[in-house]
Amino acid sequence: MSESNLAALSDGLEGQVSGARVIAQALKTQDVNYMFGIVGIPVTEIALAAQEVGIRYIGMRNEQAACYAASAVGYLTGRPLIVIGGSSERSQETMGAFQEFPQVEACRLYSKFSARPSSIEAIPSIIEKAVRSSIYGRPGACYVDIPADFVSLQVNVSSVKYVECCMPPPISMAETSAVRMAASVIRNAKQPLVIIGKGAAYAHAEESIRKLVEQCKLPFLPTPMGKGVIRDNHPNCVAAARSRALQFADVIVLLGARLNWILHFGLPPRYQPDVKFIQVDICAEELGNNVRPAVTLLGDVNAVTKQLLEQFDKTPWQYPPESEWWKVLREKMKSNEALSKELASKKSLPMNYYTVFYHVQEQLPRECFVVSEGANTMDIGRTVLQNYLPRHRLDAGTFGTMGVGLGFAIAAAIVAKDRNPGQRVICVEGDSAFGFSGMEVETICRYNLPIVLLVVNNNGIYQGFDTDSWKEMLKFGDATTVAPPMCLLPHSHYEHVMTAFGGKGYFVQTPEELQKSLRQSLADTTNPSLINIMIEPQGTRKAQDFHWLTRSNL
Ligand SMILES: Cc1ncc(C[n+]2csc(CCOP(=O)(O)OP(=O)(O)O)c2C)c(N)n1
Ligand SMILES: [Mg+2]
Repeated sequence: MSESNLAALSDGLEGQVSGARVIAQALKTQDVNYMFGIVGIPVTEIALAAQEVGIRYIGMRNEQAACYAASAVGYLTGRPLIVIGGSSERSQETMGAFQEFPQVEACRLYSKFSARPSSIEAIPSIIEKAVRSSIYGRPGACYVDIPADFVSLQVNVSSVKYVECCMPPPISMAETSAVRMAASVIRNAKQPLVIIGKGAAYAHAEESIRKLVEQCKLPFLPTPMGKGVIRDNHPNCVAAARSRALQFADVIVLLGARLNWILHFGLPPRYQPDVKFIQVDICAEELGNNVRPAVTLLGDVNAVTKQLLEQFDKTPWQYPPESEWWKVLREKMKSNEALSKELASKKSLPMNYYTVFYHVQEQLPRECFVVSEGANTMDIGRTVLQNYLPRHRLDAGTFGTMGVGLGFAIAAAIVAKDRNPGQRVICVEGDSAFGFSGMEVETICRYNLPIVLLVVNNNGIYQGFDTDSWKEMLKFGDATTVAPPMCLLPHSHYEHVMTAFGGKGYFVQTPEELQKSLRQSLADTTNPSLINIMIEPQGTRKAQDFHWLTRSNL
């Protein structure tokens, strides 16, 4: 430890406190319990001060992965991402200081609040505002800029006033008349559907939504991050007939789900042109995006669902379980499930996606976090891997950013360690996706997080070449002139990345090898493992009703 670090720790002169310590104490006062950064300079003093006040510090291999991890902790704990960025010293501003950049202005575009405290004494109130802004309304990241000279600068202890922890977000409820109208639209629906989004998961609305769905006997489907709010194997879940449900529903209740590309913007031909949307959202600006909703319910998803339940308690109603709509949905689910099962039962080698995921699903502990990223790996995995608990699936979501997986898995493992020791984290990665943050395997090993990493390896993005084709191709010229831009080096041994740092590595090519390695990895509660699963390099997704479901989203 350098002398300057020691000085920051001991706070130098008696009665004085360093900027680093003020930052740490202010965060702790706002109930921030996890800090992610990198290992090494220049955050050392702040990280040490954070550890001193009882904040866990997790040093990652780069800031990007640290941000992904912190945002996942935010989703799991309700304390969204606060980014603390170091900037150049105040006295050198505009002079071309090392790494000088207009950070506060740059971050304004990407965050709900972006500010630089004007003095050490101003830090606590800026941090309180950042935390409060991040959790009030629609949650989102906030940025606090810290000039380099603030970190070790000392001020009188008595001059710093810590601001009390901000209050939990106020709960907002929808207008009563709108709630009544929504209930009436639902009662008159011929082909209703409930869509559960990430907003419902974030609002902890699982109990009230389950009651609504069960009491009114409504079919529902989750968005990718809404999975698990109600368990995937619930009899009312029609996820296996997703396209059919969206296409023919006449009334759709959106619970914290946006009509963005994931829901095909709510437009025909994926929906009926006259479908009635009942939009429940915490964000007023979201209401009316892309469609004109029949009813808008502005408020906390949990509170608003309870308001709807009150209506159905007053005048009980249920959607007839023997309706034609239920029959259509059930039949479609059956045929889709049969198709996936058929693909999964194929004995040919290399394995296909479905075979891999069916074997994973068989051994997946019910109470585990499932993290996933990739293209086909994530999309097909989502349909086969079941979630039974809310906020237990973390995937690349709306942005589809590759590289989030390992950070998300680390976040889930750290939170699980504190909240529910023994709970497992399974991280399902495409081989390309894994490459984006692969060095975080070292972080996993350093903190001894028993994450089970699966790399679904098709030698590329959507598809790749087998070893022979790759060699054959190289006869035609240098790789830079002939290699397809979707292909990665075939037959890569990603499991060695794990063994390099002391974890367990498996290279599997058959269902039996996969089953065995999964059993061993899941039985091992102390060591992380990586199972490198070789699959068909040209394997694709089963045919979809709409061709653009398989169209590239690259
Ligand atoms: C940061 C970032 N860069 C690039 C992309 C484009 N992209 C989408 S999916 C994907 C990788 C998919 O390949 P893989 O993870 O191997 O999954 P597969 O479909 O092969 O199973 C890429 C690079 C992205 N989404 N995010
Ligand atoms: Mg791939």
